[in-house]
Amino acid sequence: MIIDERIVTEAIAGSFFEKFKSCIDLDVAIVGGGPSGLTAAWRLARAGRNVALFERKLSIGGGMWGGGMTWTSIVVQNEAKGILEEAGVAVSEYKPGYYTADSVAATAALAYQATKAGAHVFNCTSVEDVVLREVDGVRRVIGLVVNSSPVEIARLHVDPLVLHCRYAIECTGHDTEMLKTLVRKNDVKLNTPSGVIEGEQSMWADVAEANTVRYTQEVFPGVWVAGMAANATFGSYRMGPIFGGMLLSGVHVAEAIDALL
Ligand code: 48F
Repeated sequence: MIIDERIVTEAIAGSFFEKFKSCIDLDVAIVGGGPSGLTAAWRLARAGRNVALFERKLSIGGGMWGGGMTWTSIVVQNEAKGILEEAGVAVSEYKPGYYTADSVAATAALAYQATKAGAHVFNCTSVEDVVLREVDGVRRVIGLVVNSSPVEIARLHVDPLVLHCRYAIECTGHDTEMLKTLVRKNDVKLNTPSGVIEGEQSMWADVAEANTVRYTQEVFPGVWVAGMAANATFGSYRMGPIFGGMLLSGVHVAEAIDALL
């Protein structure tokens, strides 16, 4: 076979832009490709929803690749073990109720399951703003403003593109970046005790793990928070390299939004 470079170029441009065009009107847009975002993408796509995930970095996976302190092992508790197993990851019991898994295998498996189920993943794509509208007298996020990460990193003056979605999920982790932008640029009140982002507290794994699921909520019309962003939004604690709460939060947000759609 003689390889024609023009066909390679045309194939990439054609298939990418078909993928991008199919995401202009999404059921769900996920911001951040860590474990909570990937799990949510997997479950929503599996439920037949048109879902896209936007990740600033070239690699999806967020804080999961590195395990604890770059030691590539993660821990999950009893309640979340089944999610990893369903994704095809080998887990082994370390002590009753505590399971370990290879962090690279776990991250790769979640990414594989999400894309295999039909989630559209856009890595190297930063969410720089939201689209806010009044719908039936209520202000609501109805879309995302996205740009190429190299444009953002190089601080080039290039305008972004806009996608609409019925729900957006804030999965940007500790930084709650998308929610910070929503609050900073608009006079809005969140569904938190203070009406703003409460901010994350120091380490308390036990409480934080339960709160990750408990605070996986719609925090503003059209915007759900999941994963570490849920903890930071509602003023809960960090938990370190135990990842069950992230996976359970991803499943929970997917089920809740799927029920609303
Ligand atoms: O931080 P991250 O892994 O979020 P998570 O799913 O999981 C948290 C755990 O990794 C860990 C933990 C568990 O015990 O505490 O921290 O809640 O992934 C967040 C992803 O969001 C991306 C960022 O690069 C990271 O991969 N991100 C952040 N801001 C943006 C973004 C943005 N504006 N646009 C696109 N991606």
